[in-house]
Amino acid sequence: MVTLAPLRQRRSFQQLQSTFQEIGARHLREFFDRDPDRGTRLSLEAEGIYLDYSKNRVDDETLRLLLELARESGVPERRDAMFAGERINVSENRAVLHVALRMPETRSLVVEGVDVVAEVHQVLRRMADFASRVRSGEWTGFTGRPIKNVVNIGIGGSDLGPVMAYEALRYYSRRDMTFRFVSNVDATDFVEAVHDLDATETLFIVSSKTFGTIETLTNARSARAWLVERLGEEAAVARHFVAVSTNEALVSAFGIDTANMFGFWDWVGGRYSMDSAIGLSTMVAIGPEHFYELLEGFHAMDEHFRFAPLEENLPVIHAMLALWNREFLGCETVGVMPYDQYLKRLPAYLQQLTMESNGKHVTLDGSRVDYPTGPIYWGEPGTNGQHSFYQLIHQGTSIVPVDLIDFARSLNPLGQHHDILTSNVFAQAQALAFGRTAEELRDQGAPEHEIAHRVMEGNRPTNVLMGDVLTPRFLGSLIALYEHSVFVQGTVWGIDSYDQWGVELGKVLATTIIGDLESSDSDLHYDSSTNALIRRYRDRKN
Ligand code: G6Q
Repeated sequence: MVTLAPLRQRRSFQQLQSTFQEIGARHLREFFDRDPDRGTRLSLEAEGIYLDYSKNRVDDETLRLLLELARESGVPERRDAMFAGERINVSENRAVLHVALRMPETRSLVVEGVDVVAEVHQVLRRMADFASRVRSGEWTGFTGRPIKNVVNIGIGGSDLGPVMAYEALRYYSRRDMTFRFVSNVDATDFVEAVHDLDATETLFIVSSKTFGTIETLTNARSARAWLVERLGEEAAVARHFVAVSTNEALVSAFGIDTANMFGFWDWVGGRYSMDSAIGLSTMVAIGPEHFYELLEGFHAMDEHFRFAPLEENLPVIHAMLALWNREFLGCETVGVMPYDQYLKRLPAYLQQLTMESNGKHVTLDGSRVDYPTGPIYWGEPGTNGQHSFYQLIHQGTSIVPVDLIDFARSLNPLGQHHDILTSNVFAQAQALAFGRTAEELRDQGAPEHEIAHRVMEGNRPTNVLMGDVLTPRFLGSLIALYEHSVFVQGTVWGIDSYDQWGVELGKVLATTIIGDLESSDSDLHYDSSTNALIRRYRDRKN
């Protein structure tokens, strides 16, 4: 691996620093006044995604230096290493090959002697066969009734992708079937998910890469008890439970026949797994054909990322602007606002993708960074957010760059709805960039005592990402865009975007306390606060 100079010592970073004094003080109004074609010039289109990035606080020289920084940081080399199956996840010593999950069958990618593409397609074929049998009613439950309800049990990467994709592609889904997603170990999640379901028609997909996650196993055990209680026999489990995992031994120990297990590999990170067998619920919902279209969309963006010059490379441009906002404008959070109701779970999905990947404080060699890394991501579907927290984005003291996602056509055209929706996207981007001055307010006759309160400073960066219409293919390309943008940012920061030691910590911390909650007489040796909380819980739990 090439050793990189620390970020702040890279030449292009220092050049960016020296231009920042002038650029950082310039208002977006001025950027647009100086360059009347900026709105079309600073835009890009790839794989059905049009990105208008003109409302970012950069000029041509900034962009040139940002791309230089990507080069100097080894982005092209590291990208190629990822595609070649090198172990770029250094802290876990693993390859990172989610891109192989969507390579067409005609391709081959041999990693350490194994053609991973062939393996991927073997699993895809089994998934397609199973999904088709469930959808056609050929696969029946224990009493011979067809499956009407599918409940995915998983958490984190084994939940957020499936639930986001199901909601996003609901338009393409089987409307005579019910899909539910159980993740939280709070029993309410499971109880509410199944309270109106008929066990004879319900299939549980237990999704867990490790098959050792306490939340998922607890929910899966409760699901099994719920089913057996209703169907009267343990033997019913075989017709109502399938597993998605990398761990055959634990799947089998749980009591699921490995003939009903769909596998994947340790080179697929949880948050990069929605297009692996973890997408089984998605495939049952939308059907194999649409699932293959989703994969095509992912793959098309992979190819664009791999081969397009950096100047025209959507994920690279998206990433380097995000980096500029974080490192130079000091933005601590990023808003993701999809103006499409079907994408309502996209912000939650992207929160994991971005923050679990780039929320790190050491570089690949373990040294502490002396610069900020991954920002906080959050969001809500538009226009709902506009009636609440957009206040802070417009007039607060923090600058929040926002990705606004919009479509030219609605899947549910109805009266004026879509024009109203889209007019809000454009108007928000405009208001955030250009604001509203005191003079403009006076010209409009605003009373003097209101002026200070109503002024909007503007100069807030936004990206507008526009598609024609939300399809499985578009969704694949959009997610791949964010995956690669995260990767590019992580590469420049020099961090391992593919480990998650902070999340692993949560998995072990709670297990040591469980025993002390269950027995009322053990001595407590935690800090005084934890001891007091445990005592209070013990006193009141019954
Ligand atoms: C993803 C994370 C994490 C993981 C869950 C579930 O990148 O590592 O969200 O997906 O903890 O893990 P299992 O799939 O192993 O149950």
